[in-house]
Amino acid sequence: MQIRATQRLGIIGHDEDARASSETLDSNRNYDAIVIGAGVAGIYQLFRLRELGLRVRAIEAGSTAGGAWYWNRYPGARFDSESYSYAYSFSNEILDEWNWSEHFASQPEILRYFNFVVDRLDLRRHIQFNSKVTGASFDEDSGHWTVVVDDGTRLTTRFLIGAVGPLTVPTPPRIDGIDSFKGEAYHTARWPHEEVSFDGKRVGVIGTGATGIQTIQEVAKTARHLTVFQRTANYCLPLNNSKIPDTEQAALKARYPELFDRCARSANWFIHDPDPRSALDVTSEERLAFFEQRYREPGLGIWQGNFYDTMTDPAANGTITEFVRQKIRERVEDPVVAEKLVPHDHGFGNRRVPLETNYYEVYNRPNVDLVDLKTTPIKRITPLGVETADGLVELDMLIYATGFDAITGSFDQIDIRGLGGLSLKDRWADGPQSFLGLQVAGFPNFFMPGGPLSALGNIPRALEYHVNWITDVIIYMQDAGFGYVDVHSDAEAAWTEHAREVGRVPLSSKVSSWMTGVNTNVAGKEKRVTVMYRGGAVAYRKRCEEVAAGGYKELEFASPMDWAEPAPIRSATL
Ligand code: NA7
Repeated sequence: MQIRATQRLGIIGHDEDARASSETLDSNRNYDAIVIGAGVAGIYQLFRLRELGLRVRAIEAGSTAGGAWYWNRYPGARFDSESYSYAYSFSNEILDEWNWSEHFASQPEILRYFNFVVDRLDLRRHIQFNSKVTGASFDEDSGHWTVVVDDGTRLTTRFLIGAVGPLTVPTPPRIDGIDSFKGEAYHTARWPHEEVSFDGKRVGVIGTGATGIQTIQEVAKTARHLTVFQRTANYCLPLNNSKIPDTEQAALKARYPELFDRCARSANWFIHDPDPRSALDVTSEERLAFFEQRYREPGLGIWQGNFYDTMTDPAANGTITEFVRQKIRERVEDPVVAEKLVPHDHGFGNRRVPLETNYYEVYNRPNVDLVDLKTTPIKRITPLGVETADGLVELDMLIYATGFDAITGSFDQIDIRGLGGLSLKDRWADGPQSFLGLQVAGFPNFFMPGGPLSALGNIPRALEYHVNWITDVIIYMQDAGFGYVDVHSDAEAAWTEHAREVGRVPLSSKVSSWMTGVNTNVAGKEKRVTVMYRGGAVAYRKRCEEVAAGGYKELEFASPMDWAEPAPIRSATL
């Protein structure tokens, strides 16, 4: 992707005009661009737009930057992607200056990283913290968005960027009596900033997705007693994390270009890429040796870097499924408990694979019980604990690791209205529609890095690409003097149809999870729909680049824009 020669991507030497035009947060209510969210995408998008000389502001609900890594501060929270493959790639200065201490960094370090980037890029003064955008409406007369913040402030902006994150809105379970519980209760995505002690306490954890698995392995260490309430067993694999010694930092940094290049060429932006062989074309000895090797390696290689057909062909998938089932049985001493932990309702990798450190060994501890909700469902939550079909489990603390209203949920929270007052939530009532996951027809000058039907995977790699693409469109408009961009509805329909078609190929499309748009705790999200692009990052980028090289024919540009004059404050109609 081309970066405009006059725009500095380096940190040192900001564009002086950009500095001069930036306003203090409390005096300026008219912006060229408002970015909703100062997480992974929002930080970078803010930087790119500020460097274009635009008057920018980010509105962030947290009290500091970091997005998902600000909110998800539960014990055990850490990367499943290699730290250096998750970090921003756009600045050599940041790459040089930041040292990751572990191959898979923990949440406190990750949060420090994102705030280091914000300060290093001098972005903090453009971010309004502790503030939520509640609504945004496009005014067809002025060609501007009016953005409403939860303190009642109204701002206007030419461009609106919904950098709201795919996993932002936590969903507590819909269980009777949930509010009656008298002990401590936390959702993992709203974990307190103060230390939470499990010492001497009877703790219950509901949920065994990637978050629950990380939480459980930590809580088990100090809780008097831990009860895990598992509805669906997952295939969990060793993270195989380790420290990065100081002596290896330089060598690692020298490999950054190669590692980022590897991510760019891989199917899902990871450093792992599928093996070109079929699982069925090798001998059973070769297959087993390959699986063993992947099992011992760090990270998601056994999922993302397996035989190419393990995620699409049921027979190939069956081979790795049986391998992982056997591993679970080997690690759990009690065969009855082991069998509860072995998934039987889906194949390996058809849901998000959690990575763990001694997770299965937790169930060998005397202070840990597993409740299989498939055979022993929860009836209700009472003031004293969780009542299941087998009776009351008394608890001092209840932890909900019950996930998110994923992908579209963070957009649904905001009353976003485009042409003719059309609501984005209504527009997506039967499943999201978009162009490249980045724009929606009828919502001019609105962009969504990481939006529905974009290619995700190793999310920051994807987001960096999305932000670059969006920024290029804005540069194109700046150069041509356009102030309005919408996407042609036929281009949106074609992309949506294509995404739905390729979305039917992976075996995961037949399984309910947040990756197929299902959340049993959110009304209206019971049905599987295509929510992300599953045709692979390489194909995705090819299409994005074709659109740019073709002069953005799929987009409709209009309205000359005076880039120098601020937009007038308009009385909002929300
Ligand atoms: P997930 O992967 O959506 O997991 C949520 C877990 O909570 C999962 O085990 C659910 O069971 C369980 N759950 C949800 N609602 C209930 C109710 N009502 N009763 C019992 N159990 C329930 O969320 P995570 O936070 O773990 O991970 C999300 C992503 O964040 C992850 O993939 C990473 O990319 C980062 P279910 O499987 O639905 O039967």
